[in-house]
Amino acid sequence: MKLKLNKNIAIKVMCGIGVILGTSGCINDKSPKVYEDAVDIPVNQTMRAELTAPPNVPTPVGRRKAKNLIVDMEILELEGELADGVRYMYWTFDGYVPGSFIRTVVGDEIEFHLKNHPQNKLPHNIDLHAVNGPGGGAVSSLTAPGHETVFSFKVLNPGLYVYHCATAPVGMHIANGMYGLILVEPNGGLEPVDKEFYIMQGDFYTEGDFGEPGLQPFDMKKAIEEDADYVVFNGHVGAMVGDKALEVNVGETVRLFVGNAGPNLISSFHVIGEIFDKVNVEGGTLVNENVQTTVIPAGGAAIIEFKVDAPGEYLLVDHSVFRAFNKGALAQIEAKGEKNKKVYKGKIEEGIYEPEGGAIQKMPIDEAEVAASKPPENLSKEQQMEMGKNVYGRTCVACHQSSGQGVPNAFPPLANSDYLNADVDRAIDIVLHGKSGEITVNGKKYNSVMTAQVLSDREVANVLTYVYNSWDNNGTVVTEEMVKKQRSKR
Ligand code: HEC
Ligand SMILES: [Cu+2]
Repeated sequence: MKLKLNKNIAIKVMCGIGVILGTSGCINDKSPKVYEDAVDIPVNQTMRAELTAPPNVPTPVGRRKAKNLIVDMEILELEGELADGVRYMYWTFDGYVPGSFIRTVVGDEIEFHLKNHPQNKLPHNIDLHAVNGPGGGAVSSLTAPGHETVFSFKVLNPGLYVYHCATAPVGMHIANGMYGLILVEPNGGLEPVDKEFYIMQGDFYTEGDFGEPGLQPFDMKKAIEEDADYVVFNGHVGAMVGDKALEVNVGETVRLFVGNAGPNLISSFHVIGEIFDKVNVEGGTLVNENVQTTVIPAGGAAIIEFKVDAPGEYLLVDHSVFRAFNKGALAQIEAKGEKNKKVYKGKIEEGIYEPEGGAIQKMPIDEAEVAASKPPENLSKEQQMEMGKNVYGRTCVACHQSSGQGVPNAFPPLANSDYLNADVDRAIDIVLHGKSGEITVNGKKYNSVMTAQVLSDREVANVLTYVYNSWDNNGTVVTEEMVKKQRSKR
């Protein structure tokens, strides 16, 4: 195996200097032992990893030795708020976007437990960029709803790495929120700082434009065209703004672990009113100093350090600046403390760093529009189809595809499906209770599993009405009554 120059050798040299200078660096038996290759670092104890929700990070590793580290993660598909009044069906690691922060040290052997909650609809997996191995772990971690997969790897390269779901369609799983960061600290740990935060940028694609209220389905076409409606930090507009701003004190050293999930856009990460004293470029070992804006590629990261010299409000932005002021890529650091006239003489006014007005531009919610989106008692076929299309977009599309064409040998077509058109009660039953075993659709055999869909009677009626009235199917209208009848049969 190739010698990894940048990690252990560096420590060796430092130790060498320590010995020459007569400091205890290498003689002290608490000092980490030096290994030619991180693969040889032994692990002897087992420890459960501390996992944190953004913007928090776990306790630094300090000088702890490499361990067998157990990471427990649960995949949850859950509805949340993308912006004020805008709902979105997120797919998550541990229930937040980005998922839990994982903190390790070079040599750790990670025993990764990936659980897919039984109420989830889809299989998922995980690709960690910190893994040396096929698919970054994705190959070994595909997990169906209601299952748990355990796989193991050793972290060899220090740095800050992105992890994400890599289940097809990969872009969709990332766009829906399945990403996070894993930090591999060098032997002996990172330099201590006063405050550390976890921030991750991501772009979102919704059927409605920015701010359009209601539950917004994922829009595959916009995603392919890289036409983002939202670009946000930590999963939603305003995640770190106002009373959720990151709090620091003047004089403190701050370290930001910043990742960019994409799926499409490159971040020009900038803090208005600060200069980065140090940046671990691309999350690796190369350190740049005195940086105004650092580029973070999709699927990449950066470790950013600075000392806050003056009190006030600092805005974190993607300096592709329409994203910041019109799509959500904006967060706040609130620095408290004494004014430092040596650093900044001008009077500090709120708003001076907010050239475009309010921190977050809220779209007014139109009352009439909201009322119109509430389902009336008797729906017309067109209304049913419109609502059914919405259900289809967040539930069925991943498997049966956007035009109901299915995926050869895996997911049968719903478009012009003889199987579907032959028996409506059977179709209702399949959506309510799932389906397994061999079936023949349009002359082709399928032998796979569709899990039961957790939907209300109304949603089932609407989605099937949509399916039956799309793509050359026979135009059946499915009512709530029909679904109720079918549900009560079991
Ligand atoms: C996780 C993937 C998945 C999801 C999500 C899913 N299905 Fe299926 N569906 C399948 C599979 C696989 C089969 C075939 C099962 C078999 O082989 O027995 C199937 C079969 C069907 C069939 C019968 C076969 C045909 O092509 O006519 C219908 C109808 C159907 N699904 C409708 C839906 C609807 C409506 C939704 C959304 C509410 C949905 N499915 C969500 C995977 C899925
Ligand atoms: Cu996934």
